[in-house]
Amino acid sequence: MIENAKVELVDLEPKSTSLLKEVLTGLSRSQKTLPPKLLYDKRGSEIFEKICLLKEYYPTRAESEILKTYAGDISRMIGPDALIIEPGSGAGDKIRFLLPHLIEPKGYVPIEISKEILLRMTEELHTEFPFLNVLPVCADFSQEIELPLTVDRVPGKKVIFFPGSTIGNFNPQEAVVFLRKFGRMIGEGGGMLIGVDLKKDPEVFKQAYDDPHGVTAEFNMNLLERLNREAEAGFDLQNFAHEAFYNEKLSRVEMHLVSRIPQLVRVHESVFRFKEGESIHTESSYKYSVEEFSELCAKAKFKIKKYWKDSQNLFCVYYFERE
Ligand code: AVJ
Repeated sequence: MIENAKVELVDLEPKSTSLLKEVLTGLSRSQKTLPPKLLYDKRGSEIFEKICLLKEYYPTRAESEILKTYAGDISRMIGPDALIIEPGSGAGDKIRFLLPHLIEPKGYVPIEISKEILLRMTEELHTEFPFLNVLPVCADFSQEIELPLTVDRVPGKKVIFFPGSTIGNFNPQEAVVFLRKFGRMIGEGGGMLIGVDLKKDPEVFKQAYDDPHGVTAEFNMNLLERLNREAEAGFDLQNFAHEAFYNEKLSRVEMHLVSRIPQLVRVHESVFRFKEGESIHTESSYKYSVEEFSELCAKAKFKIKKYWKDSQNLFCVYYFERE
């Protein structure tokens, strides 16, 4: 299946920035941090998929509801002859809601770091949508943001599809920088369809990010197991606890790994000291009102055209165009 020669994949060989270097830098800060992307190794991605099925984790269901309900309207806003580009496409679950409704799309460009996942979903799309032009690109979209020429030269309006509130992982300043890169990628007149989580009662966040089944805890703790394997670290998982809470002042959910005791932990040739209760900040998930997110995008020269919410007003999908 994976060896199928029909699929012409553009491989941009994601450069492997040293995991160890990133870990040592993060753990040396006064507030110890680890980059959230490290949560998504093979095991982490599997656990994240389990999170998406939890009834407490509303974003996936709410966004799917929006895409399903408004696929026709969204497709009309995007218009005909669009080239849809999805950074971090994964298994491509969400684009499937739109594909049957898009008006004569020029093509679909999934950008995904895992070649295995990318090839599998490309094959599936060929079967499900035989007339769709799929142009897979294997790249780390967080680093490599330039489109390969074979994709860039496809005529038609370029439209970024960025669901899942992934933009919430960046702080607002970083998000603007990142959105500007999207802007350069699609050019003037290009579009962006983006899913972003809304502000709401913090108790709902608590349930979603500290679920009673312990799946999110497993997701967070998996990071330590990964470091033990890949960074010669000696974390004793018994001595750390998952914590998630809404930081009202910064409008973000924070995930931490909290040291249960005073301890020293070795990572490769370094040793890090933890006080009891001291944490490693592993992820932030920023939340925006419609007004706040529209303003943020305006700083990246995106003009809001329309937005759609789910029936419970939990989540929002926006369509922007570049001025
Ligand atoms: C994939 C970053 C959008 O922030 O909701 C879910 C990750 N972390 N539960 C989110 C996540 C804990 C998720 N994002």
